[in-house]
Amino acid sequence: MEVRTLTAEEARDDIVSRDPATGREIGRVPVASSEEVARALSDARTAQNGWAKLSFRERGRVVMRARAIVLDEIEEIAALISEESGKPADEAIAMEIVPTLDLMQFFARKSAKLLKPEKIDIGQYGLMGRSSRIVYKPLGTVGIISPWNFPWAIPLGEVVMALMAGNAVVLKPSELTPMVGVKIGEVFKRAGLNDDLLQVVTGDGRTGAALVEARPDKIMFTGSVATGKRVAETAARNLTPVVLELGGKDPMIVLEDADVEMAAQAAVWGALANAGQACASVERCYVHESISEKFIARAVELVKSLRLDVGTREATDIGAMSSERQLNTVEEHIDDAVARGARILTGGRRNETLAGSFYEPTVLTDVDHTMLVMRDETFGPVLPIMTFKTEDEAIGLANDSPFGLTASVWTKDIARGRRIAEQIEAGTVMVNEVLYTHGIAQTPWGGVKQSGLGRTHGRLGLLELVTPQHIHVNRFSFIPDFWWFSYTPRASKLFRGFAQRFATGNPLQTSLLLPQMIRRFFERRP
Ligand code: TXE
Repeated sequence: MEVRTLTAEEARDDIVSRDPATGREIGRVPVASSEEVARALSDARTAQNGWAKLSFRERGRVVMRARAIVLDEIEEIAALISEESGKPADEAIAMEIVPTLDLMQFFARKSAKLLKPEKIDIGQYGLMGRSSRIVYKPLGTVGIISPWNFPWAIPLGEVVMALMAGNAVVLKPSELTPMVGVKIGEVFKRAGLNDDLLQVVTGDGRTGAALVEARPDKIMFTGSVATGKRVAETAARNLTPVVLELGGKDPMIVLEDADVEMAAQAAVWGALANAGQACASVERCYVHESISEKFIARAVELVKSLRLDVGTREATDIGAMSSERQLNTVEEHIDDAVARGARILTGGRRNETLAGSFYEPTVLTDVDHTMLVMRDETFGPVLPIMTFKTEDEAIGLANDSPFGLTASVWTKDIARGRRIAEQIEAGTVMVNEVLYTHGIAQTPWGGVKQSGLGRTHGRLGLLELVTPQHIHVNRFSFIPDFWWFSYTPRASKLFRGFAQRFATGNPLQTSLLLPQMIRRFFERRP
């Protein structure tokens, strides 16, 4: 088996984190070697034993102290997120910090209830004095590998949930936003969490790979499909379970009875917030032909009014893209679309007046599914709009994608919206909303198809971070089980009776076996 290790020699050079809007250096972090990652994990494992013994209330207290620090330093944290990722500081507050403050109080207060031991209905076995419960136990150590697009909200949410479930965490933040990752570690340390329980190992993909190789008890990965598959392959060799939150190409369907003004505003925000670098961004917009003219005109008007600028400046709507590489992908998609006949109504080029990685917010029409911009993840400030004639056609177009993260349907008829939602292949479908449900920590987050495996957030997300243990009790232990040895002729007959009657699940049927059961009970055993 191939075992890749990242030696200290190979990990020699620090990562320099830069502001994509200005190129200014924000900080430097080391690249953790395989050995350092393995040590972090082993320390985490040792510390976890004590942490798991604490009550939910005690763990929650630490999380609430961390929450108070975040609230206290909200402006400083927002500025750091903005400088390291390019997004407007206001957007960092609205889309990253507010949701995590809510997530922190929710899981600090509710994890005990969400993970309460559960009694299972075991049918007629219950009549035989048996009972079953599920208790939820921590996994041990959780490795979190996170991306740059929501450098605060994605890892922090997972850290809080993993800790509340009683685990220790090793976090590997993206190499594009390591300082935000380091800040998360610092906040918990100041909140009184033992250093070993949350360790932030900085580095690039090699450090991420080293974390997977080090065999944590679970990997929570968010990033590209290609890397996610690589992570899953490596994890499979050790049977390490993974949750994969991968890309999206999320469709928005605007039906003829939608509120055009609201739908246009939502499409513009859903496609362009965070400069379009969200896995749940509106990446494909399908509008009914009867309202398309009005919708497109309004969307273009709104996009033209947006202010593109450095994220820390006041009133900036759209900041720099996180990296030059991401901007190149957008350019490639736009060039391909235009070459195949798409029309640019606004934007469609990089901004030359601002020095950093800025791309003009863009609206495209005359697009179709042969174009990269309708097939692959663009992950940029682009709203491509296509028209449709019938509801079935819109559903077909929405489902014509290898991805299935979120989707939205716009209509004044809620029942119709729900009916269509259920026909769309996606982990989340919103009716008259876009993009934002990652911010509702109470709801599950995750996709189908190439968008990933498993769920984060909500009870389903918390259940990913524990192992269910089934505890079965027999209170009638003075009676030998009918199915134990020996297999006498009487037993043989009773087993056949069980097949015919007990296995129907009907107690009346089972009661017909009582005489046989009594005889079996008094049968002499060797
Ligand atoms: O992601 P990567 P990148 C999509 C988006 C974007 C593309 C590429 O389309 O254009 O992915 O982004 C770590 N083993 N999304 O290259 O490489 C890496 O260090 C273990 C969608 O930045 O997947 C980082 O911490 N880890 C997405 C994390 O994986 C490895 C968010 C993500 O990096 C590794 C981000 C390896 N072999 C990008 N190689 C979303 N779903 O929101 C890298 N990493």
